[in-house]
Amino acid sequence: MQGPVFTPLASYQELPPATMTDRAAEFYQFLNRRRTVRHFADRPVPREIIENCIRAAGTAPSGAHQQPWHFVAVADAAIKRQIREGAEVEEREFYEHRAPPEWLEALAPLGTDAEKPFLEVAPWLIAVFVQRFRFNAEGRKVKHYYTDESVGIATGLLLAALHASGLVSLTHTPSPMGFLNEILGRPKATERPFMIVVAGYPTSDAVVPDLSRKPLEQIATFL
Ligand code: IYR
Repeated sequence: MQGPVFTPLASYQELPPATMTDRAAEFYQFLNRRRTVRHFADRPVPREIIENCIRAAGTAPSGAHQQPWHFVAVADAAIKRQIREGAEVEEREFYEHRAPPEWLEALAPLGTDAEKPFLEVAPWLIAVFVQRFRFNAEGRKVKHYYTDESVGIATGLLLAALHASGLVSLTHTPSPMGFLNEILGRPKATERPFMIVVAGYPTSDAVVPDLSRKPLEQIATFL
């Protein structure tokens, strides 16, 4: 068992209070401009941008610092086509049979259906996997902790990084997603697909649902 090794907190930068106030307000306004987009242009996006967005995602805190995530960034047209085909099989089943009326009702304002052309059109699909376990150097299967929480935070940071890079994104969760392990060659014994993050430029005529966000009073309680 390895004991703790500590190092000074060299990266922290304290800000003047007025700057803190401005930064918090500006960061909120910046993130509030992010919209989930379903209309992607086929314009390419340099791999270096996606690499740094994934690095940003990998800065997320995680249970016992086990970093239980793996990102597969797909630009290859043939692999994207396979992912679209796999997703649409599940999505047709979902929309035609599996989804209870209540769920379809909740989705109605989004105008979604089983057709997922963006999975082929967008320049990048980032498949996010949760590593529930890993095999250690001795070949023993080791459990990871709080994996969904950790990967959820990492995915949130990924979305923020894509937004900061000037791209739009879509979180896509065909269910079940086991086909992603097969297409992308990820081990089923240790990894479960979490979601697909679609990233790229919006089309010039992209539209989004006319939604509003809950105000602070509805999402927070201060005591
Ligand atoms: N996975 C389906 C359905 C879907 C479910 C939720 I909850 C959404 O917010 C959006 C879609 C699809 O991608 O169409």
